[in-house]
Amino acid sequence: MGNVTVIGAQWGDEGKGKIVDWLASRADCVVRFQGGHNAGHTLVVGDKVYKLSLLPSGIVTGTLSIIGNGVVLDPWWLREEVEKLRGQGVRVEPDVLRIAETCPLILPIHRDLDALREDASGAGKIGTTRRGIGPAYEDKVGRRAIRVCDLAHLDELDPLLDRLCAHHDALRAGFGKEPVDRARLKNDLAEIADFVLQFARPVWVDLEEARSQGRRILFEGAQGVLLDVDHGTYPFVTSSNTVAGTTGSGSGMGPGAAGFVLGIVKAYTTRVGSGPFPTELDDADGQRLGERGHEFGTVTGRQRRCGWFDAVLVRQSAAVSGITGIALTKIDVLDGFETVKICVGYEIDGKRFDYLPPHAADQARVKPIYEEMPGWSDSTAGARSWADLPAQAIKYIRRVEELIRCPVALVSTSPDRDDTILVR
Ligand code: 2SA
Ligand code: MG
Repeated sequence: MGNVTVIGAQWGDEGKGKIVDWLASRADCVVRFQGGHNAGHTLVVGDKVYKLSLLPSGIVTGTLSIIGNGVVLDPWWLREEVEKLRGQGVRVEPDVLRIAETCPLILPIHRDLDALREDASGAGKIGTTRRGIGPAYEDKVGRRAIRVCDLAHLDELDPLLDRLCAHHDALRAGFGKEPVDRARLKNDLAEIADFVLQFARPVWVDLEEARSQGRRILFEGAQGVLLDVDHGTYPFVTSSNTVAGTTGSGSGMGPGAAGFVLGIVKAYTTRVGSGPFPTELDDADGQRLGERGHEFGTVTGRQRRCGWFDAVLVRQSAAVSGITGIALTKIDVLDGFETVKICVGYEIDGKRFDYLPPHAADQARVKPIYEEMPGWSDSTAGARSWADLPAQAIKYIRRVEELIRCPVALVSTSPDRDDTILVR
C-alpha cells in the first residue's frame, strides 16, 4: 500500500486516533498537516492509554513523526506533551519527532484573544477550544506570525514583534485590555526556544527523501470535514482546511501526496461546540448514544451533542474531500437499539434538499428525513470478522455505504487496536 491520508468525515471525534495508530504500525512516517493542539486523539495500546493533542500518533510506536508547516504550534504545549509522553515511557527525541521550521507559533496572546472573543460573542459564540487556534491562523495569513525558525534568530525578533503587536495592541484595547507585554513575551520565547529548535527541520527534505525511496507516509488529519473553514458549517468551523487536499500544502509535498484517502465515520453523529446539527437528539436515545459512546471531548472534557447517522452530510464530506473509502467506527454503540435511523435528506418549508444548504440560518432550520431500520440485539463489540456481525448490523453498514456513495474499507468494533474488520 502507498500513502494513506486519514481525515474525519464528520465534526471530529470519529475515532481517528485508533485507526491512525492501527495504520501507523504499517507506515514509515506519520505527518500532521493542519490544526494544532485542538485535536484530541486517544490511543489504547494494550493496557496503556495515550492522549495526544499535538504530536502525530506515530510517536507512540517510535515511527518517524512529522509536524508539517500547516500546523499551528504552541511551544509550551509541545514541551508539556513531550514530557508527559516521556513520563509514560515513550521515547521522544529529534530522530523520531521533526517539526517544520516554518510552523507559525501559537502565543499566549492568541489564547487571550480566543477567550476574549468567545466571551464577548453572546449567541454568536463558536464554542472553540480556546487554545488560540483561530487567532494564530489569522496572524499567519496576515503575515505577522512568529514562526519556529524565528526562535533561532531571537536578536532579530523586534521588527516582527512591532508588526504583531501593532495589530494585537489595537485588538486588545478594543476589549479594554493592556497592550502586549513584549518584554515578557520575548523572555518566554527565549526560554522555550532551544526545546523547540532541537526538533526543527526543513521537513520537506525528509518527506522528499521518503517519497523518493518509496516509503509509506501516513497523513493524520485533525477535526473533521464539517469543521473545514471552506467546506464546513461556517462560521461554526475551525480555522484550517481539514480536507485531504491540505496534505500537500500543509507538509511541503505535491498534490499527489495524499494517496488513499480514508474518511473516518462514526456510525452515528456527534458534535462539540455550537452550530447546526440536523439529526441532534435531545431525548433518551441521544442520551443513550452519549453514555454508551463515552462522548466527552479528549481536549476540553466537554460533553458532545449526539444524534443519528446523517448520510447526507457524510456523502457531502466524501465528495468535497475526495474520500476513497471509509472506516466506520463505534458501530457497537448502536447495539441493542430496537430501531436505528439514518438521515437520507432534508426539508425546509416543504422543499427537499439532498445536501446541506450553505447559510447558517437554513442549516439551523433543516428537518431531517429519516429512514428507519430494525436494530440488532446481539453485540458487535469486539467483532474481528464480518462473520462475527449480526445480520442487521451488516445491513446497516451496507445501507450507509450505498447512501454515502463510498465503500466501507474498515469497521471498528471497540477502542482496541485489534478489534477491526478489514473489508475488501
Ligand atoms: P477551534 O478551537 O477554533 O478549532 O474551534 C472551532 C470549532 O472546531 C471545533 N473543534 C473540535 N471539534 C471536535 N473535536 C475537537 N477536538 C477535541 C477532541 C475536542 C474537545 O478531538 O476531542 O476535547 O473538546 C475539536 N477541535 C476543534 C470546536 O468545537 C469548534 O466548534
Ligand atoms: Mg477527538
